[in-house]
Amino acid sequence: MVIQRIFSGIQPSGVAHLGNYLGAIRQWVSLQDKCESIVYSVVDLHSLSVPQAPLLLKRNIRSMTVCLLACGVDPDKSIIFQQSQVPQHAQLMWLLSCRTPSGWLSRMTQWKAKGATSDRDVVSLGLFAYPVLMAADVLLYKATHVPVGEDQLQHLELTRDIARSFNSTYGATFPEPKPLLSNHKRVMSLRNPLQKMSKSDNQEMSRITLSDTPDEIRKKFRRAVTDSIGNITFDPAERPGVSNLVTIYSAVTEISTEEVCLQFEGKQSVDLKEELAEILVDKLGPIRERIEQLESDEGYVDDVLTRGAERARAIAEDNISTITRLVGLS
Ligand code: AQP
Repeated sequence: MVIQRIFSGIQPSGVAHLGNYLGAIRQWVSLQDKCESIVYSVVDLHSLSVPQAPLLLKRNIRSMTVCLLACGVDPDKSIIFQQSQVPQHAQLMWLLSCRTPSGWLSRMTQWKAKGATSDRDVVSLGLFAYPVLMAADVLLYKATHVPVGEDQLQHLELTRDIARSFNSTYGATFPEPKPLLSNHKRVMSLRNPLQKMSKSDNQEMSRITLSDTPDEIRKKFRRAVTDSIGNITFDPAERPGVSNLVTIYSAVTEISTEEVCLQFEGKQSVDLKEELAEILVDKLGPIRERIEQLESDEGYVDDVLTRGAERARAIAEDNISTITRLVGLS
């Protein structure tokens, strides 16, 4: 498989958590050895699709950048930048929006689950239209591959549809980007295992963040919701809490869920929680230390973002000038 260019983004809607790490960031790091042109963005414009407090958003943009660097995203191998610092994302989104039938967007399952059922006088146009911004993010860099979780596959399919439609009108302009699926399942909330672990969940105990201390990690696993059945099995429909812990164990140790259950035969969920907490204390310890170092080095993080935006802008300006010429604006 030839991977020419990768694009992916993460929203600065809070501190990165274990789900972000296992479902995305870990793969971002390993992809750096497989592709020479990688563009990773802290997608602040996406996070504005739901209300954000300005000062907190500003802080979260920095802290998400710090988390990525601490996990091993390397600014010498990848372009790391803040989305809004490259205005061509919003420009291309408008151009693509004008060609995207609204019916395509209303069929998105995430819209149907989150937006379509909400009060239309409250829910924003941005929340409805953000898959077009996602398409613009990817197509602006002519990315050939996009690392995505299963939940984003439909949006990538929409990106491909938008690219195909543009190419059929104006000639071959965009590659149709392919997904690079992370092989790990969704990590669910530790308080409600029917919901995914999320940065914006207002219950701190629902997620393990990458900056949690060892005591916080132990406490959160101790309080993780399971059930009263005494053994360890993997059955997400009937036993979502225990199965979520098995999923996390499997993802962190890179053994199958069946092997995890065998390893814990005859043991209780309290044993699984304790062992999992210790594994994560060891795994996340070096990341937390690196976060602390980077947080005290503001100049370095600023330099990474400035240099990343310059490099991203150079590609974006070049591509947008072709696109505006094709559509007749210049
Ligand atoms: N719980 C999860 N399990 C596995 N992967 C996850 N991702 C997010 N949550 C989980 C993956 O992380 C990447 C970046 O996600 P994002 O921040 O851009 O958006 P999100 O999916 O909306 O993440 P959150 O944490 O739930 O944020 P909020 O609360 O703001 O909505 C994606 O690849 C995603 O699949």
